[in-house]
Amino acid sequence: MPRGAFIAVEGLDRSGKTTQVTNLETRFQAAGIDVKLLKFPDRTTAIGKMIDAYLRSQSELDDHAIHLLFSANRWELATTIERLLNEGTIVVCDRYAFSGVAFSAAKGLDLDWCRSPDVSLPAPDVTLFLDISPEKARERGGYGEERYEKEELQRKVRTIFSKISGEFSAEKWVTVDAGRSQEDVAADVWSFVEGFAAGVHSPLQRLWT
Ligand code: 2DT
Repeated sequence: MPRGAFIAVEGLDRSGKTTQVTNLETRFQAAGIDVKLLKFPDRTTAIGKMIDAYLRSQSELDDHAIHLLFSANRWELATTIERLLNEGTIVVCDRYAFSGVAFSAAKGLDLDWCRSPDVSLPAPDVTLFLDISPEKARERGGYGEERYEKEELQRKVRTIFSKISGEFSAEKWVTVDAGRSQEDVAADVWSFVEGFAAGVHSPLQRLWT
């Protein structure tokens, strides 16, 4: 039996990421396929609650410390992800380790240091990056109130995502122009992932290897 596919969706603020991820879940379900939607950070765990307080500026943490918490939050779910995939369930992640690297490196941490705590986490079979220019994002009503929702940081994050994308093949990393209508973006997103509905025959890979 093939395993389920591991699909990560990354994106900038205001890229419509959450809408697209939910839409993907609905489409797989409608096709009769088992799918599990995960979101990082998962703010419900003990570590997730610390991350949530930090993002809401209710606590202060050293940049390295919060980076490690984001990574630990993924490790908390790593065995669950593997189990689901082995059971044939498609796992769709709203943000994953690439957000971890992009945001921390945008704050000034060393890119290679940022990767290290995520080494050997399950690697997505494909990552869809929903790209939007800061100008378009601003047209959509500006940013929210959380710590990272600032235009200058978002610009830096976008540059680092673009650097990361250069390390992957075109099948593993797909950049989607998310500055278009929800429907157009959804059609593109589906065209890139529908082939995964039948499952994956190759073994699960590990991050940054
Ligand atoms: P949401 O707005 O999607 O809840 O994200 N972030 C996320 C990091 O800095 N490191 C990480 O590893 C992850 C997964 C991106 C909350 C913010 O947390 C940032 C935005």
